Amino acid sequence: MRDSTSWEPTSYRTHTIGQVSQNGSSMVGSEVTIAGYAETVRGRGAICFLMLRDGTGRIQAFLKKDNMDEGSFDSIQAASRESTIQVTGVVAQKRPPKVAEGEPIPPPEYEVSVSSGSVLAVAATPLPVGVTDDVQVGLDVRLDNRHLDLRRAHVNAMFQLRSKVLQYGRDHLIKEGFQEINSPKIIAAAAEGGTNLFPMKYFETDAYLSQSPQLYKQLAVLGGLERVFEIGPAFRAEKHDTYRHLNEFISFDIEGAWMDDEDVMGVQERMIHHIWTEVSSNDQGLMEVVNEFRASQGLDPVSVEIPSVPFPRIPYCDAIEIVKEGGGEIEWGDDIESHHCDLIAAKYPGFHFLPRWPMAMKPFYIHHKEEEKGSTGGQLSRGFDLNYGRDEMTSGGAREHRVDVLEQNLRNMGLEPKDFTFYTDGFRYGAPPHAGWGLGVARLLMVLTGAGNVREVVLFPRDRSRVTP
Ligand code: AMO
Repeated sequence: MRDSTSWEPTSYRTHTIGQVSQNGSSMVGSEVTIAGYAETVRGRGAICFLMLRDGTGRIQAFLKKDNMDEGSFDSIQAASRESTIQVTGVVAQKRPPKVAEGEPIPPPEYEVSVSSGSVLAVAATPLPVGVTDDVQVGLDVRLDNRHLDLRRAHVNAMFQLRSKVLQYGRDHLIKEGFQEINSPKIIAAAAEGGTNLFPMKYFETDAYLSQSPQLYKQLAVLGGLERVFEIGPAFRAEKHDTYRHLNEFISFDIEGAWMDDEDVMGVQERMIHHIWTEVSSNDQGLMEVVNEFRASQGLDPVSVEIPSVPFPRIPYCDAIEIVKEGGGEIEWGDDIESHHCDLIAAKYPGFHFLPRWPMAMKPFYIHHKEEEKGSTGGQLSRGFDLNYGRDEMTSGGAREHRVDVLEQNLRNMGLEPKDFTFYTDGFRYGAPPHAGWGLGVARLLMVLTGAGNVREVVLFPRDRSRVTP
């Protein structure tokens, strides 16, 4: 449950339920108005026990017909689970449960002795997804009913963790001098290759949904913003159907002037180290909620192990050798696929960088040094990935800042420099060498929370078969 210590009253409540249940001892005798979902409604006749939950806690409300308006009492007593209810009453200490001699006395609990109340919205029955009961439903049903799924404690905890990860990441980058930008999502040219674009009609012309802020974050840096970051949507028309691909995902990007690939790998590992450190000291309660659910499913708990920095760096050429030694079939110039990554992860199970990929496998904007060649003589690049286990978290690299080389790279990759003048013009008037990366937020959350599917940590995922809700 969220810490609501500093939340102000609203038109619907004087206090959050968390404020009342956590500060009960100092609030006994005070009148409060609280509002929440009816978790259970028990009691017959003239007495009713209502367990009320909001996003910050749960508390029992005690209703007596004699103490309040009869109609309100009856409607609350008849309310279905998850109906929203507002009550006003006085905070009281609950009668302590009887304990056998020698047993520890439990800490005092508080309740609200209700004098008035009303049902704000009645919940239909049956609920398509159980909120507090442990009824197994498939991911599709849950996603169809995400509004209810989110009320489940561990799902709610996952999204609180997601928000924390973004907050800590943002805090860290700001501390390192990065400033937040927002680049356009309606664009005219592909940053990551033309095959996986979603086309759209933009008045009389054709446009696309952005695959990555790549070209714009570079233009921002070329323009003198020096160090920038963006957390925003990226759209890929890929026909994947996997646990880690979506057609819309949140990309966490940085770009920095006067930096190379090694410099931005440093930014990345420091940021991840900071995120894990902060979660470890502030958010263990959320991890416990996730672990309670995992235990109920027979899954091992996840713990927040702060990774040591620097992360290992396994250059592409070495990675190929590790795969071969592990019995995998791969040649220099091949992509390192997930089953290859399993072989690398056997040696490097945590976060590890894979720097210096062949230039032919990297996008046109990646920098290379002519003298850096692989074992077979192929051109190496300054592009890297960050993996965790078998999964890629991040791609990044030093960028090509020499405009003639950039245009040649475009041609080499079958692209037309004239389609990219809005971008290449940015390099014509003095371009600082620069570098950056793009991190898949949901993939990082999978690592932190142990989720087996990115859809678990994406509010309303978009995949090939889902555009609603
Ligand atoms: P890339 O295409 O590798 O690089 O994307 C960066 C990171 O975004 C995540 N990601 C995805 N997550 C979910 N579903 C998808 N379909 C998906 N595609 C990618 C991955 C990936 O590592 N412009 C470069 C970054 C840069 O060089 O700065 C880029 O977009 O975690």
